[in-house]
Parts: sequence; C-alpha cells; structure tokens
Amino acid sequence: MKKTVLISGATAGIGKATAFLLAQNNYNLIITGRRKERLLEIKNTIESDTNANVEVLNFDIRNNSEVCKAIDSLPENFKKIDILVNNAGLASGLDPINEAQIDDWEKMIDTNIKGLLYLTRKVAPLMVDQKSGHIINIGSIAGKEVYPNGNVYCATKHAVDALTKAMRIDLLPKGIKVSQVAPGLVDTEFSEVRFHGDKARAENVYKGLVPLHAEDIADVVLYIVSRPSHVCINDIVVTPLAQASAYNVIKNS
Ligand code: NDP
Ligand code: 8X3
Repeated sequence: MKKTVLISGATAGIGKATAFLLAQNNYNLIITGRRKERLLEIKNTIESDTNANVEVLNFDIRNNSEVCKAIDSLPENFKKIDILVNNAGLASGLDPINEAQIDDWEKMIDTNIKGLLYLTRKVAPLMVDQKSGHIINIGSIAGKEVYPNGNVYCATKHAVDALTKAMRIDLLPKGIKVSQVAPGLVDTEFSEVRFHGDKARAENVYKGLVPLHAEDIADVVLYIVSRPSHVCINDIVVTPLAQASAYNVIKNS
C-alpha cells in the first residue's frame, strides 16, 4: 500500500521539489502552504504526470487553530499520515542584533519554531495511534553554527536541531522515527524572502558558486524515507562543494 506524506511548505523550493520526487516514487501526498493557487497547480501537475493522489491543505502554519482545522478536515483516505516533512520555514532579514526588526524576529520564531511545533503536536498523536510514523525536520547548517547577522534565524534552526533530538527521544517508545536534514546554501525563494523581495540581493548570494538545488535536498529526503524499517537516519548535513561551513564559502570572482 502507498504511504502518505504530508509536506509543509510545498508551494516552493525544497518542499515543492520533495513533493514531485516522492510522487514519482510511489507516495501519496498532502501538500500545504499559504499560496492556494500554487498548491492547486502542483496537485494538477503531479496527478496528471504520476499515479500519486494529492490532497491540498491551505493554511498559515503560524496559526494553531488553522493547523488543527486543516488536519481535522482531511478526508478518510488521507487520515493515515505515514511521514511528516516539517519543511515550511523562512529567514526574514539579515541584520545585527542591535538593528534588526522585531517583526522579522516574530515571523521566524512563529514559523520555524512555533509552526513546526503546532503541526507536529497535531500529527504526532495520529502516528502514535497508528503505532508507526516518520517525522523529518528540515533544519539548516544555521542550526549547527551561527554566522554574522544570522542571530535569530540561526536560533530558530538551533531550536529545530534540539527539537529533532527531543522528538526522537519522546517518540522512541512509540516506534516513530525522527530525522533531520540540515542543508547549506540551496537556491530557492529563500533569499528573496529573507531580503524582503530584493531579487538582485538574493541572486548575489548564489553568484560565483554552484549552490545546492531544491532537488538535491528532495533526494536526501527520499533516501531517508526509503531506508528499511529498522533504520533511522538521525541527521544529514549537506552543503554544496563550494561551502565548508555556514560562512566558509568559496566564490569564483
Ligand atoms: P522557499 O522560500 O522556496 O519555500 C518556503 C516554503 O515555506 C514555501 O512553500 C512557503 O509557502 C512555506 N511557508 C513559509 N511561511 C509559511 C507559513 N507561515 N505558513 C505556511 N507555509 C509557509 O524556501 P526553501 O525551500 O529554501 O525553504 C524550505 C526550508 O528549508 C525552510 O525551513 C528553510 O529554513 C530551510 N532551509 C533552506 C535553505 C536554503 O538555503 N534555501 C538552507 C537550509 C534550510 P507559502 O509562502 O506559500 O506559505
Ligand atoms: C539557510 C542556509 O546559510 O543562509 O538555512 O542560513 S543559510
């Protein structure tokens, strides 16, 4: 029987690439995000190109009652969630601690930490009832190290790193796997969002190097979910060849 994967933040970047790759590899999908048009477009494309069934849930992960309502609304054939990919997240701003905007901090904390917790709190009990499940958190190299002006984004991803370990311990007696993927530079909409829509500044982040593509991270997620049932991949850090740490990046020019 096909497994069902819920991917948060599937309208772009890593979440979207993961949706396409898992659909091609025999998984059914629940895709989520705020941009409904994009979700519907992705559902249509996947359902016409693959054998996957796709359910769309349109909600803002920062709102716990929206999260709960969305999961409660799932039709019977999508109620068994085998895998949860906690991917929705963002950076907002890149400013020193003494100058950054409080609103940027709220967005990152509410999305990357609280949103991930809301969705996990709603889905994990379903997995416990089923006596099986797998949660994969998309952390970051920013959850392993801090870099100049990364302050609150790095703190949120350090929280994801800690929560991944904590979830794995709490869910150990329930037979539920918990994994993390911690990517370095991936060329998605991430930098455009971080720089509040400044495309030129965003492009500059990836100029002069070959960054990771969203598909590279999707590939890692596929590897993690396709291990035998007794194997739990705990954590994978993945960077482009041009990156050795959060701030050691080699550029050509
Ligand atoms: P994108 O900006 O391309 O995608 C982010 C996704 O998150 C979108 O689908 C967006 O959907 C969703 N999202 C953001 N805020 C919310 C919200 N409030 N409610 C629901 N969904 C939300 O970035 P990436 O694909 O790069 O990022 C995915 C994850 O990977 C993030 O957690 C990020 O921190 C992490 N990451 C990214 C790296 C990179 O270099 N790109 C490196 C390391 C980690 P919508 O706007 O439609 O709601
Ligand atoms: C995204 C990668 O290095 O911009 O998490 O923080 S980085």
